[in-house]
Amino acid sequence: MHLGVPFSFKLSKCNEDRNNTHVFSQGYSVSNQCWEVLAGMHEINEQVVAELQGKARVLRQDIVKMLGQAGSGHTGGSLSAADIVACLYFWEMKLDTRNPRWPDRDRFVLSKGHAAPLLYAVLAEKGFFPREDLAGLRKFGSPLQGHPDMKKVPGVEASTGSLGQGIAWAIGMALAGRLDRKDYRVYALLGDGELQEGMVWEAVMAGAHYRLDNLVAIVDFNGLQIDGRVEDVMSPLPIAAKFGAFGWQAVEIDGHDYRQIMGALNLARETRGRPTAIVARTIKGRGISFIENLVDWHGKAPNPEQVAQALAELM
Ligand SMILES: Cc1ncc(C[n+]2csc(CCOP(=O)(O)OP(=O)(O)O)c2C)c(N)n1
Ligand SMILES: [Mg+2]
Repeated sequence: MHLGVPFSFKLSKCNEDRNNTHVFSQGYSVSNQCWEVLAGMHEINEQVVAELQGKARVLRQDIVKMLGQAGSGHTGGSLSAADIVACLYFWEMKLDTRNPRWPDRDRFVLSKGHAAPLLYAVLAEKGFFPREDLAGLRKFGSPLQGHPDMKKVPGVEASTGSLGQGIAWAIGMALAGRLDRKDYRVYALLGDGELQEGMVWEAVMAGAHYRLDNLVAIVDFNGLQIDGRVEDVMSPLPIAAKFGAFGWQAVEIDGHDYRQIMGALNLARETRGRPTAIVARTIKGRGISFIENLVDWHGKAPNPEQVAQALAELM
């Protein structure tokens, strides 16, 4: 629900406070105070935040259980984006679980397709398929493959896993929405290592060229990829400045701070004429002490003892 105060007023009010600035976007900076104002634009209060945090906890628990049962899969990058995905699915996006292909639905593309456990967890929690099905992750005959298959799993918008393709797909969806005169919005979640794919930047260029203000790219900026720190392997930094140079509105946030996530989604929704990139600083493996920020946990599943310990931490 919007509060009815003109958006331009809010931004200019925010910009008066240039101290304590921690976020940069093209042309202006956003202060801590500004997040409070942006957050106020679309009903955010402590109760909503607490509910979303509860949802993210359930997602993390399901991710750990699923991966433990499967014995393989991507743990770190599923956990790092749980708060973002909880905000998208339980606060931001309009969906109809009884009609997954509803033409007016918002679209979410998991461009970092290896984080499939996170997508499956949220789709089950949302009610697209029974929670019991989560136990089938990566098992023979189960629709829940190691990377998402849109033909097999209700609610999956794009079959992803080959890094770089998802954002290009999302550009096409956003363009199609405009051609069809629909008001749906498209959200793509990318990894920071994924930004090393050349295809990403062709897509980003197209997003600005076609002024796709119905498109949001969220980068899970956890600093790690499959085999090391992104900065060591091939640095995509500074990420927000790169999106800005391509013509996007770009903001950098703390990807575990709900008011910042929701504030950035509000900002994107109110912006006309260009797509928005939300560069979300996160901790890979977030929520589980012995998994956090360790590259080893990119593609490793917890053993039964580790599952028990992780679930105890997530209580
Ligand atoms: C085109 C392509 N090349 C390589 C891979 C193998 N791969 C899977 S995950 C990954 C690292 C991705 O790192 P990042 O995007 O930072 O993901 P996150 O940290 O969020 O898990 C790589 C190289 C792939 N899936 N697709
Ligand atoms: Mg990463």
